[in-house]
Amino acid sequence: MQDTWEALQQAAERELAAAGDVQALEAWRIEYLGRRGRLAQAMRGLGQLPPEARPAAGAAGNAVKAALTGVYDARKQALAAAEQAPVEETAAFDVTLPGIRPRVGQAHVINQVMAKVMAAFGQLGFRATDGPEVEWDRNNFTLLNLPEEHPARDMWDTFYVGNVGKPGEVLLRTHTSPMQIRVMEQTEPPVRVIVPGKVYRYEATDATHGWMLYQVEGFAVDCRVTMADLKGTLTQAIQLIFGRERRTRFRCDYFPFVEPGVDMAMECHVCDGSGCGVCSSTGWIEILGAGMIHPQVLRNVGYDPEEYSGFAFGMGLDRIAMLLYGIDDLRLFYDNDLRFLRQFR
Ligand code: FA5
Repeated sequence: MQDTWEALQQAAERELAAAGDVQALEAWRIEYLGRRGRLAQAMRGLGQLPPEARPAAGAAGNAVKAALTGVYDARKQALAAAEQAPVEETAAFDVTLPGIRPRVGQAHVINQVMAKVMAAFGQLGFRATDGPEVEWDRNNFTLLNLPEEHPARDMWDTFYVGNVGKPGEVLLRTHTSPMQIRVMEQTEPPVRVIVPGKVYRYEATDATHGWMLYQVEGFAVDCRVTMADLKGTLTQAIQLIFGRERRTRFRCDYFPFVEPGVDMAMECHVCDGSGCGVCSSTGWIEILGAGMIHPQVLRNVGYDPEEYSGFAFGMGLDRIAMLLYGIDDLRLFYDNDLRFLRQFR
């Protein structure tokens, strides 16, 4: 039996060396190592041996099988490498072919505008901070002079997320103004702070209104801060952001947490002030609400309104981005269409 195994192994190795490609190699595998191959047949022949001779013959057969499997694997690898080698060796590097452009990310357009706004207020001496989007009712409303049942709460209806209908309700903030409370409760005047962030409203969406929007809150409190400081600061900041040409306008407005209150609008960039669908035919787009911080709000945070006064404003960043880039619908900012977003590199 030993001779049979040796003859089989020699024949197999000779034929394997002659197998010059993958197909020939596969034919060899079936011929020798396949389930009906020559090795398997020889193994089945062991049954005809006397019982005492079978173990040694079986072990010899297994050794041949292991040896042939090893040389088969080695040959397979060598053939695969040989098939690839000519490509690698002969392929010349063509420097005129276009390269593969790496995918480079970029800041979202709203973040870019935020950076611009922050830089402008940074130049004017404002320190930046941020705060939570999930807020207590007390900070979003009550301490801002909007006690429960105040009708102006309707303007800022929102999504309630905790203690609904009970004291200490938790909600998605409707504006960045609660940061006035948080900062002033923790800081002695003078304060000059700017706070960017997301806010949420229960609101029907259109070209200039989203249910989620970005605002930048700003406020300054010190001795003898006046309305002139408010107008001067905001006018200067808007000129830093937009340049000197764009026309702006202040009008009286009502916010329970300021007295007096104003809003600031910019000439509509779509119709240049003549009136269109984007500006609701007014020629102006409101960009922020502002005013002198109400004495009651100062008292609520422990400041003496006889000693200190301050101004505050809340700017809509989405509207600023629309005006900066001539966009006629702010919903485009959040559709996540890369063809739109890539324009703002
Ligand atoms: C407020 O949110 C006040 N907290 C602003 C304020 C702060 C007033 C400090 C006084 C002192 P208002 O709801 O008007 O106000 O929003 C402020 C700005 O956010 C608007 O001028 C507008 O630019 C933007 N804005 C308001 N609602 C939306 C909306 N649904 N979608 C996009 N932008 C909006």
